[in-house]
Amino acid sequence: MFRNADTIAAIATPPGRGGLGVIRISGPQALPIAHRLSGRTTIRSRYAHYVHFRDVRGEPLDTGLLLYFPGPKSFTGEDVVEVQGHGGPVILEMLLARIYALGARAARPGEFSERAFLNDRLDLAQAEAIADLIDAQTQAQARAATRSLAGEFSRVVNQLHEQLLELRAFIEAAIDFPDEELDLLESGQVGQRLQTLSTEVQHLLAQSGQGALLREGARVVLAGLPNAGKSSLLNALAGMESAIVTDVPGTTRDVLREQIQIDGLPLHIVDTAGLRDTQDAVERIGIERAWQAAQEADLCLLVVDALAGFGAEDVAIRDRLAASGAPILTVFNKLDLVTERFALPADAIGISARDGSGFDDLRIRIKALLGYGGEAAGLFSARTRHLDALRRCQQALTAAAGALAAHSGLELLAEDLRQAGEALGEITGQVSADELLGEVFGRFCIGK
Ligand SMILES: Nc1nc2c(ncn2[C@@H]2O[C@H](COP(=O)(O)OP(=O)(O)OP(=O)(O)O)[C@@H](O)[C@H]2O)c(=O)[nH]1
Ligand SMILES: [Mg+2]
Repeated sequence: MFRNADTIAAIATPPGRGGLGVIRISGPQALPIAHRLSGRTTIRSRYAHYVHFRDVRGEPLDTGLLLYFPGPKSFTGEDVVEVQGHGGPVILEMLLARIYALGARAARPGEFSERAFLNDRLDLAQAEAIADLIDAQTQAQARAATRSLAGEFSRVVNQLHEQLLELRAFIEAAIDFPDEELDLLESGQVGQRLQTLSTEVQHLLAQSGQGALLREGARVVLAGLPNAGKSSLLNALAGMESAIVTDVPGTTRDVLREQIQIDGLPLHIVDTAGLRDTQDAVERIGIERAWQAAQEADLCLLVVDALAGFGAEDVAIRDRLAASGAPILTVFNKLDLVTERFALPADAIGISARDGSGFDDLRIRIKALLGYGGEAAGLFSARTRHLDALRRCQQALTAAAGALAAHSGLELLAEDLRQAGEALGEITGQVSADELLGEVFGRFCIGK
């Protein structure tokens, strides 16, 4: 248990005016501060006291509720007091100044959650889920963060961690009793358990990839020849006239972004200048930026005018887009203008940005190409940091399987398993370097 900490305080409600404003105090001085702030001599635990909050001369500052949550069964694991006053910025600052004068100091961003983590009230993945829940922009993100906060992600990680530890203990025991070493290896048991673990880590990695995609969203870049209908497509997807649309080729010069969501998945749609050779200096800059945007895309939609067909210039654009490494979906637009039967190439899709046909298919294809299974997948929120740790765990397991196959000895195998376990431990914070904690909690806002 992490003791002798100083007492911290911060406004926990968002800045601005509201019916209520809450100040949270945590640490050994929380209760004495509450006594002096309210003038009450008895403060019951988990009971809403209606009190006057008083300044240094005993004059009332505000009236409101005082709640006391004794540690260790509080959010931070320490004594916590919640001061619920009126939600005006001036009155809250006055209350906070009084609380500082009584012995608390200002909390750093994320410090409440950090204390909760250090006191084992939350693991690291759960603490991150609090930030994700507060920052959620779609309902799907909020639900995924709630699942992580409830510990669903951590539970799977911990189960894998335990299985790994068991296998390692088994192998280390065999190192100490060399007579049994051969039996153990020949039984094929170790190989089988490694295989199972590896499959489970792979599965978790796929699930976490979905969670990270849901949290971070994806960049979808619209590229193609001038007049293909990129800006019309952006407007249709965004449901508003965001980009200028004209029949003049070369209308769009800047890179334009709109945020939409498909089935809870946040997408940043990027409209770009039509790609062509041009002498116009401004348009050339726009085209350079278009290529730049394509470089950073998670998915490129190559928009083609169906009436004009897929020509040599489209081939050249497609090849250059392919170099960015992102998947490419060819979208034939203006199908409403095509009168004779249109033979859509395999893998391509046909739409009309004008009448909206083909958009359901388009959305399905976008989700599929980004590897998003939809909300039904029971996602939890995950971060790049988690994916990175899972990948390192997977690599260590592969190395372990290699060591086993090459008969390189149990010591090497045990070491690989140790590394695999360490990678998993980083996710929940069982193994955590100080800089990792700084990195995670420093991104929180004050009062969390
Ligand atoms: N009939 C029909 N016309 C369309 C459709 N989509 C776009 N257009 C027309 O095609 C012309 C060009 O559309 P834009 O959306 O400006 O094309 P763009 O690809 O953004 O063009 P640049 O910005 O010049 O690269 C406009 O006159 C649009 O009204 C469609 O699905 N059907
Ligand atoms: Mg345009």
